[in-house]
Parts: sequence; structure tokens; C-alpha cells
Amino acid sequence: MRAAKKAKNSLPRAVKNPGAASKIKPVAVLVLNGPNLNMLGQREPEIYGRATLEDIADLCAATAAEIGASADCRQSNHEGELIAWVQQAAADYEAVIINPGGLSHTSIALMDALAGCGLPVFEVHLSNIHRREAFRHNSYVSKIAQGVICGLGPVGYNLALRAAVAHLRLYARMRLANRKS
Ligand code: CA2
Repeated sequence: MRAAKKAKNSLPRAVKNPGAASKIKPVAVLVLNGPNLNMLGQREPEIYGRATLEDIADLCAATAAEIGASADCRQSNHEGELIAWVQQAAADYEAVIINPGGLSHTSIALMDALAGCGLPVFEVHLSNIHRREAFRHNSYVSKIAQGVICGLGPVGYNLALRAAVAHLRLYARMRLANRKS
């Protein structure tokens, strides 16, 4: 009984009482999309499906609201702009979800920025890059990502948001437990 009480008291408020999630500060997540992803839904539906990037942003907003988070979705066709957003991310966000598009396979600069941003990074690809052309099998971003989801279409963004928030809450709990012991 005593052990059970102690375990309950060591949990954050939102875990003890899920209703309290709405009263605590949402976990702020930055969701980035790289080159050409603004074209989703317009071409190559056999590979990328029919959802548009706006549909994906709506999905992220709905998922985020459900789990006590916020999702700020942005897209750029410019490597430098994506890197600038990543460099600034730690000031306003707690995690980065990124579909780097074609830059996954080419950009050491984007990988370096993500590695140095101080936030956990979750990489998403709509298609299963390992079932496609050999040049898509390597992702520089995967080398520094906390986790990678590919091949699940827009659901990948939903799962990445859940993973990012679960990851952050688990580590917050572990830090709290270490501080107490
Ligand atoms: O599967 C993914 O999410 C990708 O990151 C998408 C990138 C591709 O270069 C990666 O290998 C895998 C390309 C996105 C291009 O999206 C378009 C969608 C419709 C029409 C044209 C491009």
C-alpha cells in the first residue's frame, strides 16, 4: 500500500490524472518538412498518397491537442531556411519532427544542425525509403535521430508526435526520480 502510494506520488500530475493534461503547458513540437513536400497530393499519389501537406498539418494539430502538445508545422524548399529554423528551435520547442525530403540523402549540413540543436529529433518519411531506389536507402538525418518512422504515410507524423511526447515525459519522470533518490 505504502509502495503503491509512493509510486503514484512520483508520477507527474498529467499521468496521475489525465484530465489535468489540459491545465499544464503543452509540449511544444516543431514539425519540419523539406523540399517538394508542398507538392503532396498533387503528383505521384501512388508513392506519397493523396493527402496534402495541409491535411498533414491538420492531423498534427489534432493529434497534438489530444496528447497535450502543440505542433508548429512548417515547410521549406530551401536547405538554409530549414537549418535556420533548426538552429532556433531550442528557444521555443522541446522536440523536432522532420521529414527532410530529398535532403535526407544529401545534406550533412542539415544533419549537423539537427545534431547540434539540443533537442530530440524524430525523422519521418511517408514512403518506405528502404523499398525504393538505392540512393534513398541512406539518410544522414537517421544517423542523429532519436527515432525514425517510414512507410506509414501521414500516420507516421501522428506516431512521431506521440513518440516525441512519450519520450519527453519519460525522461522528465526519470530526471525527477533521479533527483529524489
Ligand atoms: O517518403 C518521404 O517522405 C520522402 O522524404 C519524400 C521525398 C523523397 O525525396 C524522400 O526520398 C522520401 C520527396 C518528397 C517529394 O514529394 C513530392 C510529392 C508529390 C509530387 C512531387 C514530389
